[in-house]
Amino acid sequence: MDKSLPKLTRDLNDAKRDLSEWGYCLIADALSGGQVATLRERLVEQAAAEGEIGRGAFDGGAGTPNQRVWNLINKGRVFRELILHPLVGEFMAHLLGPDFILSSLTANIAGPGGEPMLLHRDQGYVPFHTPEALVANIAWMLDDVTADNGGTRLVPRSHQSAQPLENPNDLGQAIAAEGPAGTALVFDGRVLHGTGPNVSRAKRHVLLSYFARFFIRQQENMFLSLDPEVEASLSDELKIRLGYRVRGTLGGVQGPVEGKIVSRPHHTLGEIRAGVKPGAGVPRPAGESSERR
Ligand SMILES: O=C(O)CCC(=O)C(=O)O
Repeated sequence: MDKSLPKLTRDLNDAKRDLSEWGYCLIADALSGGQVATLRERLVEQAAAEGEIGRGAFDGGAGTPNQRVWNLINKGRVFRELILHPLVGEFMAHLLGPDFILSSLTANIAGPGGEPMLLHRDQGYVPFHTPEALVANIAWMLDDVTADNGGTRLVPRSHQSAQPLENPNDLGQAIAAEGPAGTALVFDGRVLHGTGPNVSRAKRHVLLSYFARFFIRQQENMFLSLDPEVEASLSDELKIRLGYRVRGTLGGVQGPVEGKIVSRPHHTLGEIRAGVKPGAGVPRPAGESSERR
């Protein structure tokens, strides 16, 4: 294995150099011990409860030992705060431009016996190579992560082309991202990666904050899936990160107004006719459907 592969660093310039050369970097002490404990506790509680009520999302091979917890934005203030972490601004703006938005915030808990995920690119839905990343991810380690307990596998330098793998099950060219709890693994959306096999006896808890350039469709449909109470509590800063701000010609409500933070309109403007009061009903010839063609 190449000795110059990225190592854990606190130097953000080194980390950016690693990202550009290898497609990923490892940032030490991105989260304090207190942050790790709070995030982990809330995640463990949520994951257990989702399993208990039959709403858990499990995979990872026979016995489905891995659990994905979706849409963490709804599931605790600690998760929402993570989206405003200084490293998010620093690294996502670096890779995706200043108007990046959250695509999804999830957790992947790799359980003992978990099989490796197929190696894939997060922007694999883009059918050509892009000279820069369109999406990127930060995996926040809430446990000490090793090659044995499911450390994310990455193929160094695979962000430099869109070359598909002959066999996405083959981990031969992949390295395991390892680091103590609190480490952030930042990776370019063009890099091949996947959850590693967990041959240990313990669960590996990792949060995945997945971001995109503002013109890319989000993995989680925020506007339909956010709890209205959570939505009402969001700061403008967070709303911007979640995609509520109009950018250019995109994301408007009844038309785009550059830079506006949008909200659900009190009255949607629908089908109306001059001289007929809204809500009074629109007279139609008998037999004609209420929808205009
Ligand atoms: O669980 C991991 O280590 C990585 C998960 C992953 O590759 C993904 O969600 O696309």
